[in-house]
Order: sequence, then C-alpha cells, then structure tokens
Amino acid sequence: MDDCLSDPCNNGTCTDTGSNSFQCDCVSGYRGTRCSVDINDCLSDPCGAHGTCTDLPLNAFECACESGFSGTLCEDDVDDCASSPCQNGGVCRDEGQNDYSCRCRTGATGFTGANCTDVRGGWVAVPAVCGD
Ligand SMILES: [Ca+2]
Ligand SMILES: [Ca+2]
Repeated sequence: MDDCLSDPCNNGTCTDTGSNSFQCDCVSGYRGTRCSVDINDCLSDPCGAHGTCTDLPLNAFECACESGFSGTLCEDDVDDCASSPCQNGGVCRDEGQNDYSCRCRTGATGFTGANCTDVRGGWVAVPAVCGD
C-alpha cells in the first residue's frame, strides 16, 4: 500500500519507499522524520546584542529592538542628533545608545550647558542704548 496516503509529512513531501516505509522531504525551515520540528531561526543570534529574537514558522524570525536601536536586525544605532538638540549653533555628536553630546559655540557670546542653552558667564550682551 501507499504509506503516503495518511499524509505523514507535516511540512514536507512524502515519498513511499516500500512496505511500511516512507520518507519526508521537508520544506525549508522544518526538520524531523515527519517534518514537524520548526527549526529555531534564532540560534545564530541574528538580532545581535541589541535585539531579542522570536522564532517564526518557516525560515523566519523577528527582532524586538531595545531602546536606541532600530532596523530589521537592530543593527542601526538611532541618530540621537536627528532632533537637533544642540541650540545656539552647537554641534551635535551621537554618543551611542540614547545619548548625544553638544559642542557649544564659544567666544564672547558663547553658550554652555548640555544643550548649549546657557549663556557663558551668566550675562547677555545687549546692544547699548544711546541718547536716552
Ligand atoms: Ca522557525
Ligand atoms: Ca545613538
């Protein structure tokens, strides 16, 4: 009789190989004698150090990225300078995960503070008013 009639291969193609014998040709992503084992696609740690991997059916997985990282494999360090946090002409530099630093403009009317919002020395140069 045809041992493939009962459809024993869950995720594969059955070949009758004789009396009470069959062989399953598994589709990619499954293994086992009846192709019922979903291969864990997270074993190779595809999401890296900044993501958590979830195995999905077939050859698929999903990465949940930790804060500050994005991309399919969480490989992109989010640009923390994108919102232009440095004020008054300060130059922003991305410092990795959820961090940035500002290099503030210095000089007579320089600025300081984390976002270059404080006037250096605590005074503001105002135009002199003449002929009051
Ligand atoms: Ca899988
Ligand atoms: Ca960053």
